[in-house]
Amino acid sequence: MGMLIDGEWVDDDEKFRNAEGGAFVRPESNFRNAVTADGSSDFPAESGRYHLFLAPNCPWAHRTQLVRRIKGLEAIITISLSYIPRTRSWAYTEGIGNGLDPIDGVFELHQAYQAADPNYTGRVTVPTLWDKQKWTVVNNESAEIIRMLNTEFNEWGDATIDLYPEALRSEIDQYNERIYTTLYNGVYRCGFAKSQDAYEEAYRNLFDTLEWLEEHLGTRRFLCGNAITEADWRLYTTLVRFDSVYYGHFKCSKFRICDQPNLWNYLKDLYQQPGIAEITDMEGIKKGYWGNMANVNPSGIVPLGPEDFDLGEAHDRDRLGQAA
Ligand SMILES: N[C@@H](CCC(=O)N[C@@H](CS)C(=O)NCC(=O)O)C(=O)O
Repeated sequence: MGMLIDGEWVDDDEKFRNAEGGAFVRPESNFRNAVTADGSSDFPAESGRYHLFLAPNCPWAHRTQLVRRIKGLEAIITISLSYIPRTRSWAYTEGIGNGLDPIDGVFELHQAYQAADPNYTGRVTVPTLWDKQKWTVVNNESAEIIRMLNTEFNEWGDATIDLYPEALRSEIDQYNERIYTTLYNGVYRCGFAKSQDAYEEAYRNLFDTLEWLEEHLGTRRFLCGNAITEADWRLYTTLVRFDSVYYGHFKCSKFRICDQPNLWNYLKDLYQQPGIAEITDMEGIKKGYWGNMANVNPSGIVPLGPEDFDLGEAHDRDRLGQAA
């Protein structure tokens, strides 16, 4: 995949990524600053000041794109979506000016990281939240970025929507923890495992969690009841990729989401919420994984299926109550 070491791009980063026993280890995100509405950090919330670097296939980037839309922040925070294949880091046809411009037609995200910190050592990941005023990376951890979008830009966005309400926080945190380890990251632990044992352990934990969710969603419209929270949007980005990508590409093949009645109807319900279908790019998702990950799919061939997968078909979730 490649990463920056002391500010220089290095293609062969294998030794930095895999632990003993062949298990995939996701390194911590490196930039952890906060945008604040009250100006208590170095990054005050402002309209037009911040930019998100994203890629259509990435579930972590997708979270931030969803919250930006749900909170009505599309005119406030600009974005770039990576539509061209990576040769090194995430690649874009356009930069953001001021020296962060395409070189030979391609702008690569590590150019921005080098501008932020010429000695940076670490991965270059989407989503990356960029400050156009201080000309630096604010944060590259999606779980933190979605919280900022949820609360810190209410002066411009829809303040009536709160995806992390006080009363549900401990419940949301519990879902996030279990589902992150075994499912969001679990699919990658299956797909990037370098030993049979590491793969099998990840696979079992992953499907235990999906089976638990299938049961849980039999009595609740959303994870916490009738309110849609950040826990649902985090789950959405993994579920929507599952049948087209993780099932085959990452060998998560015990069952498909569209064969599980509760998970499948829940997924369609979220997909059909206002504005979500337009920012769920199934072609971009398939291409980004199958077509652009030579370590997992050397031929780069993108499958045509699944064909019996229609996120727009009717769901049955109203029987569990009205979405709050
Ligand atoms: N914990 C990070 C993970 C982000 C992440 O791993 N993004 C992937 C794309 S799906 C990436 O950019 N990978 C590039 C790399 O690891 O070098 C977050 O949630 O923001």
